[in-house]
Amino acid sequence: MLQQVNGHSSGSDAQGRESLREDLQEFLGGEVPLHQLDDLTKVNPVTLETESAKGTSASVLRCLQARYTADTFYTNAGCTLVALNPFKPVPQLYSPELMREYHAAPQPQKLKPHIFTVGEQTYRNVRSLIEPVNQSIVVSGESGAGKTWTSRCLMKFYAVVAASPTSWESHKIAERIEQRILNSNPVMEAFGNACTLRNNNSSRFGKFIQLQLNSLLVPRDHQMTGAAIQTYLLEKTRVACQDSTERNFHIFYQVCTRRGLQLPRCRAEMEAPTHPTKACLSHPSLPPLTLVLTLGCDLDSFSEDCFEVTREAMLHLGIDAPTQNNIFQALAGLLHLGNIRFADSGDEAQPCRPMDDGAVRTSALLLRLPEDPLLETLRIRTIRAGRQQQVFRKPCSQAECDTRRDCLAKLVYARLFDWLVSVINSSVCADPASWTTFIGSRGSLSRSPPSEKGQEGPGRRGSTLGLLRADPFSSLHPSPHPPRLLPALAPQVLPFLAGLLDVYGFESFPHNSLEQLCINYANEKLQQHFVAHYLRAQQEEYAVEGLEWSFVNYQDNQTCLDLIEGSPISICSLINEECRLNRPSSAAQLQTRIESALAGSPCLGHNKLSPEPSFIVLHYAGSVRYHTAGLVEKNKDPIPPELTRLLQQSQDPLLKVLFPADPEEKSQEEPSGQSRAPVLTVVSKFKASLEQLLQVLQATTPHYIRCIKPNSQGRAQALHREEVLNQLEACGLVETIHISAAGFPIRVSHRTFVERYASLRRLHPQGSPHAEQATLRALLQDILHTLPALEAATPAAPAGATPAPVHCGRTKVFMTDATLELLERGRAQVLEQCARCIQAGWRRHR
Ligand code: AOV
Ligand code: MG
Repeated sequence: MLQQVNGHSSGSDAQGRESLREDLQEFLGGEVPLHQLDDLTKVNPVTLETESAKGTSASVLRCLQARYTADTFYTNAGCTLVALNPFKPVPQLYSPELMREYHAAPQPQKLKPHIFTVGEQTYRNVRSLIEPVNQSIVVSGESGAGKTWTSRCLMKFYAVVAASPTSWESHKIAERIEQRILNSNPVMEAFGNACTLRNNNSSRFGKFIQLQLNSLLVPRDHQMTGAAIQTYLLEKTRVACQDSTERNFHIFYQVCTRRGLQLPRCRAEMEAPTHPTKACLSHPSLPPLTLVLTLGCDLDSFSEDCFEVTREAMLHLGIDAPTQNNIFQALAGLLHLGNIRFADSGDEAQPCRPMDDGAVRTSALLLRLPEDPLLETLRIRTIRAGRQQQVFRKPCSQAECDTRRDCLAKLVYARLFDWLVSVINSSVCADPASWTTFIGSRGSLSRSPPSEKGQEGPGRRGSTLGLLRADPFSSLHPSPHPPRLLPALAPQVLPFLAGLLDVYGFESFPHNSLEQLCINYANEKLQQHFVAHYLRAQQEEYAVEGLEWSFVNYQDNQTCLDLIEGSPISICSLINEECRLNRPSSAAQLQTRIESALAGSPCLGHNKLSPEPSFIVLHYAGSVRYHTAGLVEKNKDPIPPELTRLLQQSQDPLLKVLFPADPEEKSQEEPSGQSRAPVLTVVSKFKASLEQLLQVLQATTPHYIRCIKPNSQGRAQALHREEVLNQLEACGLVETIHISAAGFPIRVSHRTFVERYASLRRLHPQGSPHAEQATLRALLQDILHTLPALEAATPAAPAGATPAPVHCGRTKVFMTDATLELLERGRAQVLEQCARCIQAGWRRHR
C-alpha cells in the first residue's frame, strides 16, 4: 500500500489528493471511527457520541440520567464537557491526588470525563505541541448550574499542577502566586455574589480570568506565574434594593457579624426583622437563620465563618487589617445610609426632612462625610439654567431624595468593587518586570498610581506590590477604568494565557429589568461564539478542505442577537435612543415603540395579558419578559455631580482614593439639558466590553464546559427530565455531539505536520526510499503510515482498538486529540533515541 501512496503522489495534484484520500480511507479502515459507548463501570470515557448516532435529545437525556443516578456527573459530549450539578459535596472528585492523576496521565482523555481533562487539555495545548496558541475555557449554563464552582475548581487544578517552583516552598504561603490567585475567589465572591431566587451564591458580575503560564526549561511543564482579572457589569442596583426573596451582596452580612462598626441596628434587624423601615439589608419576610452563605471553601457556614475566610484572603492578597477595617467601616456607612428615610415637607419650596437623624449622623460618621452637606446633597438639586447659566437650588421630592440616596450607595459600592479588582490584579499579576514586557507599551493595566505626583506609568510598575503591602492607598488609584483584557499574544511570545470565563448565567425572574437583559444578552453572545466557532466554522472548514461530510443543522441565535443589539434598530438602540433624546416617556410608550419597531423579529414574543408594560424576548435558553418601567433611567445611570463632589470631601482614606479631588475644578453644577455631553449608556458600555471579550476569545482555542442544573430546587439526587431537556436543547448539545462525533479538533498545516513529525519515520522506516527528494505529500503519507505501528507499541492500547482517526485535507491534516498524543509520544521516543546515540558517540569519542 505504501508503494501505492508514493505512486499517487507523483500524479497531478488534484488526482493525487483524491487517491490519497481513498488510500487513507482504506488504510484507516473506512469511515472515521466513533467512540464506543462504554457501560458505566468502565474507566474509559463514556461519551455521548454513539448515543447521538440515534441522534435525539431523549437518548442523550437517558444517558445523562443513568450517569447522574450512578453519581457520575461529568460526561463528554463531543467537543464539550457536560457537567451536571451534584448539589451535594463530592470531595473525592476534587482532591489534589486526582488532579495530579489527570495531569500525569499519558492520555487524560482516556480517564473518566472530568473538568480536569479539560483543564489538562488546555494546559497541554498551552505548552504547545504544534502551533502554540492561547487557550480559553468557556463555562456556560443557566443560573445555579455550577459555573462558578467549576471555574473555582479549575483554578485549584492549575494551582496544583502548575504550582510555582519548589524552591519557593520555604516562603510564606502568602507569597505564592497561585495561592494569591485562589484567594481572589472568596474576596470577589463576597463582594460580587449574592443570594437570588435561582442560586444562593449567584455571581452578580461577569469574570474573565487569564492565567499566565510560563514555560519552564523542562519541556512540557508550565508554571503559573500570574493572572489578570477582568470583570463585567456588576449589578450594583442590588446595593440599594433587592427583590423580596433575594439578598444584598454577601459582604454586608459578613460585616454585620463584626462588632465595633456601629452596626447594632443592622444586627438587630437581622436577628429580629421587625424594624418598620426598609433596611438596606434584611427583608422582614426572611427569618434570620436563612442567612446561609456559600462561599469558596466552607459551604453552608455562617457569615461569621465566611467573614473570617474573606478577611484571611484579603490579607493574603496584601490588603492589611487597617485597610480592611476601613473597607468594612465604609460598608457599614452604606448600610446606615440605606436606613435614611425622608418625609415630604408638604411644601415644594421646602426640602424633605429626614425621619431619623440617627441614620444620617451614623452614616456621615462612618463615611467621614460632613453631616450637613450630606443631608443637603441628598435633598437639594443644583441646576444651571437660563441664558446666564444661573445656579438654582431645587428641593427634591421624596422619591428624588430616595433615588439620590440609592445612587450614592451604588456609586460608592461600584467604585469600591472596581478598586478591589484592581488591588487583586496588582497582587496576582506576575512579577512586575514580566508584566512590563508582557503587556508592553500597550499599558493595559492602569494600576500603578503614584505616591509621588507625576510618577505614574509603566516605569513605576515595578514597586507596586511592595508599596501595596506597605500602604495600599499610596500605591493604588481607584482605577476608574478597570484593567483591560490582556491582548492575545502572538504565538511566538511566551508566556501563554489560559483564560477562564465565568459570567452570570441565563436568568428569568418574575420581574426582569435591564440587569437581566444584559446578563441574557451576554449569554446569547457566548452561545453565538460557540455556534460560530464550533458548529459553523467546523463544518465550513471541512467543506473547504474537501472532507466528506454530511452537514448538521443547528440552531443559530443570530436573529435573537439582531433583535437585541442589531443595527439600525434593536432593543438596545431603542433604549439608547430614549436616553439620548432625554424626553419623558412612560414605560408603556417604550413597550409600544419596541413592539412596533421590531414587530418583524421572530424572536420578539407575543405580549398578551400583561398587567405591566413589558416585552418578551425568545432567547435561545427560553423566553423572558422584561419590564420596561425604569429601563431607560437604569440605562442612563445618571450620577448627579453633587454626589461625586460630596464624596470628594470625605476625610476617609479609602473614599479619598475612590473619589480623588478633580485636578481642575470643573463646572460645579449640573448642566442644563441641552449642553449635556453624549451619554455613554450602560448598554453601550456593556456591548463594547462584550465585543472586546469576544475578540480575545476568538484569538484563543476555546474549550467548552456546559453546566446543567438537574433541578431548580437545588436538591441532590433529583433530575427533572423536562428541565434538563430544555437546557440540552437550548445549548444545541445534540448538534454538538453530531458534529463532534466525526470531528477533528486538531488541524495542522501539511508543512507543520511534516516538519514536526518527519523524525517518526526513523521509528518505522518503511517509507519512501529517497526521503530527501520526496514531496511534502509523500512525506506526510510516510508519517501517517507509522501510526498503526505507533499504536501497536502503545502499552495501553486495547486489543482490536480502532485505528487513530486522522484525515488529510487539501492543506491541513485533521486529527483527534488522541492521535496527536500518539504522534507526540512517538516523537519523544525518537528524540530520546537520538539523545542516546549522541551520548554513546561522545563516550566513544572520549
Ligand atoms: P453558577 O455560577 O452557574 O450560577 P454556582 O457555581 O454558584 O452556579 O453553583 C450553584 C451551587 O451549586 C453552588 O453554590 C454549590 O452549592 C452547588 N454546586 C455546583 N457545582 C457543584 C459541584 N461540582 N459539587 C458540589 N456542589 C456544586 V450564577 O453565578 O447564579 O449564573 O449568576
Ligand atoms: Mg456564578
